[in-house]
Amino acid sequence: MTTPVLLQHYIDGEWFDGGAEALASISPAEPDVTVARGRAATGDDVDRAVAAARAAARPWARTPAHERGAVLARAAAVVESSASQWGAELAREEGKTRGEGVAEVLRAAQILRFYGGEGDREAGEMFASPRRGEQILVARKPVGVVGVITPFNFPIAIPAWKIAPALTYGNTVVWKPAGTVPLLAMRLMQALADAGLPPGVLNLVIGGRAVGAGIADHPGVDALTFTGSTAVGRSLAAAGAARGVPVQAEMGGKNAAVVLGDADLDLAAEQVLLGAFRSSGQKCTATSRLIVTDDVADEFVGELVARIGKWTVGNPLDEDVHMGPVVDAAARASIRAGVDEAVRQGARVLCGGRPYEDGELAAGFYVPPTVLELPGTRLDVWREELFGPVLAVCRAADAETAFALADDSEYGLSAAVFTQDLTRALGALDDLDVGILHINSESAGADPHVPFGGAKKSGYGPKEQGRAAREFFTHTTTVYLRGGRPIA
Ligand code: UN1
Repeated sequence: MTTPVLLQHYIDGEWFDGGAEALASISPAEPDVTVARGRAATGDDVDRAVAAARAAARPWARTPAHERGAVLARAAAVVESSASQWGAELAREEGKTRGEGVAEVLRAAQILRFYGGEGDREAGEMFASPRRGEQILVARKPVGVVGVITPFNFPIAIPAWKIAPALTYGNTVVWKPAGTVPLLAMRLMQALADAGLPPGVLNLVIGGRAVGAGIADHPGVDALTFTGSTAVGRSLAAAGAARGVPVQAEMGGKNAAVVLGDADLDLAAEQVLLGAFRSSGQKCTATSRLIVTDDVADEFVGELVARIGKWTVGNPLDEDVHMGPVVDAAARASIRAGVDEAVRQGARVLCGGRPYEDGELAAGFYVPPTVLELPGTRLDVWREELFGPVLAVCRAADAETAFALADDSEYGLSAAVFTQDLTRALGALDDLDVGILHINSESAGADPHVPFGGAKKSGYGPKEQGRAAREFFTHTTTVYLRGGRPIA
């Protein structure tokens, strides 16, 4: 058995041990395997991290964007070349399959590379002036010290897509990753340090809610970016508002796939399967509701369940495994409770549903891929995010009803619509209040050069990624620029 990695924090260019509560990441597939172990950061550590980020803020902001980008590009190369090792570590620590782990590490490299080139692409805008002899510049400037709080489910990609734009636009960062995935956080931190990030520009403090709250409430933090639950996102938004600092929060989803009668059903079944169950459904963009029109409902649901039957659930490090465990015992318990409650409220189990009772799957935090057919939309499982491999199915008489059901959610992150009819596909754009709409592809997935984020309860503040990120990570100074000569 491998010895656990020592969990450490990184402030002002130095790794050091924490002094607060004991913290360990364990492998959700084999809970007796400890991946990393140490102590959480203390309140003093948070203070020191913010002070280091403050001290580094001016010099980093004045570093040419080209040089800032070059650090990210060098880090991208390191991350890319480590993909196979870190992908396996990610699978061990978080529970997604090794293939998904490697893909995620490569995605982090792609994000770092993208933002490495983005910083010096444009520094602002220039406008004509209504006055002679004058031009108006709108310069982009960093916001200052950004608090970054990231979840367990993408331990390296989500940190990359917050930290990379923060740094490229000249901000310094205090970062708290989820306590369940410290190893991957330490890997990314080291890659950026090795790439030449000056001390204090990026600081890593690992811990639980106390560390998150310490960052959110700290008077030295100028902006907060968060991905995680709606409840925590909203409390951070309130904390930010109380101090008058901007907050970007990416939160929950209850994303629907709509399968219409004219869809390519094979394609739709493949995509719904991936959308609902890849990463054990632990993505804010995962498909957790399926709406299928009556004309194809029996055929489609039958095909989907048959495909699930061919999936292998098991140790994420093994070859040919499609789905690993969920992240921890608490996640497994809350997903099980949600399924049991749905059954009590009248849902019919089409597959999965029951906990694994023996062997390796009962020992690890596994939840079987579960499909529930609902008698109507009043059930909690239709409305509340379970963040696990559970798909709730409702039937609809026609496309119009199907879209209305899809839009019947307080969340609005993503949706997937399966149809061959362009008019219906475009109709979905009008009918669905979502931040991301997939036509004939699964509800998950995001590219770094286009906006990412949700409507309604799913998002708060400016969106992430692409040029949208610039809105959050910079502010503007409008410069009325005249020469020294008197204007005739
Ligand atoms: C994806 O769909 O590939 O927390 C990314 C999440 C999202 C990221 C989804 N912020 O799951």
